[in-house]
Amino acid sequence: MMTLTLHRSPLTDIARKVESGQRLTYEDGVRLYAARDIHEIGRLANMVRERLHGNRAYYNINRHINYTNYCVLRCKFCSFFRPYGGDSAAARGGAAGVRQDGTISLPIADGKPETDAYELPVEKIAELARQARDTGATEVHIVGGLHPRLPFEYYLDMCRAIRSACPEIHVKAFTAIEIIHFTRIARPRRSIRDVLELLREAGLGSLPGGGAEIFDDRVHDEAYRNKVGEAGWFDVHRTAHEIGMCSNATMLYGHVERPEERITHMIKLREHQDASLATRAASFNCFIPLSFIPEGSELAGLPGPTGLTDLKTLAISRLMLDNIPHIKAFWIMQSAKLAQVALNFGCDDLDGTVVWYDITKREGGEGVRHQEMSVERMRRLIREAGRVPVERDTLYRPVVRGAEREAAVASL
Ligand code: V47
Repeated sequence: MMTLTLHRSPLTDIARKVESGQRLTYEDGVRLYAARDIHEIGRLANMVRERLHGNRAYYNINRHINYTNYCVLRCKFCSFFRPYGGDSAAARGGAAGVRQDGTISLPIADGKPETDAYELPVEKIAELARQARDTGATEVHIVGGLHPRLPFEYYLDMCRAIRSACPEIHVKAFTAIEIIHFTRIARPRRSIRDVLELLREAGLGSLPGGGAEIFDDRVHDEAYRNKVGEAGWFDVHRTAHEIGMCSNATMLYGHVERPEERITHMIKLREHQDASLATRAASFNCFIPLSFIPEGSELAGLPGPTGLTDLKTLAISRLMLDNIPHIKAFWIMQSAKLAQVALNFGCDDLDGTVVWYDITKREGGEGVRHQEMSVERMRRLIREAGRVPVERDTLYRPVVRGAEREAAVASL
């Protein structure tokens, strides 16, 4: 008699849940990470992605602006921050040299070599936003280090200056960590709600998702001990959602965390999103898994995530976060090539043209801030992946362009 060995996929029960739209559990998420069948994980994530977005893949024309790399925190994963050593030339309005790319070089008074620390005056930021608008951008994405000296007024002035220079551009700015910093430096001290409302009055449109890292005390203590923890991060996003301000969420993976901790991170975001959708005026638009880039950080000895960990993480994010509409493969972090592949592994968004990016540098190597993706290349990547490119604004409304390339949001 012939015996038949059935090679039952260890993911069969999870596949059934995904096919019938059931929510995955913590155990399911951990099993997905442990599974070797990347094709099956990708197939399932793709199914969810196509259910939500069909064949569309989104991108936007934007510009990332980092206003300072001075930071009072010294997170081990970060190669961006520079310790604050002296007087702030830009805050004093003093004579600092403005480099071609808009950053300011600060000469050190006692003859030591120039530092690559910088801070941008508000006028420079408004000028960069105006340039971005003139090249078709619909969004500026602005974040920076926690500067020890700049007053809260600087951030309000920044938003006002952009609004007056180009009122049509959406200002997506300040991670939850910066917002908490502003509550502490404002005089008089302000609540999170007050800070968000004042910034919104000044022109802030929404919050990016940065600063979340991994919601876990062990990982927090090991890699970013001085940073506001998960309670503060969630307080900011809860308050933003309560006042009707949309936001994004991120996860920094591939350093000292374990797969189980990534799944817990996703489930905490999923629970927050359930509450926002049920009881608050706004919610998360997008989840962005950020692939750790070790170079130049205190954790440079770590290998960083492999391509398979990147793909798995993006796909598992799609599967676990059933209530967050968009999953972004940020091409700066995962590389343009892998982000393209990810469009068939659960992702529906690549972020944007970016132009200058200072927080991490991969394409172009260490020290190269100019990291730009042309619209033509973006559309080609998307088309070649078998998807239909859709330009979106920050809130994922399709952008329609006239002959002169001016942007209008399509009426929904
Ligand atoms: O908060 C810092 C991370 C974040 C490294 O909301 C690093 O649409 C990898 O949040 N390797 C900033 N990552 C970027 C960010 C973001 C990016 C794109 C879109 C959106 C959005 C948000 O980058 C930081 C931190 O978590 N980061 N250092 C590093 N070495």
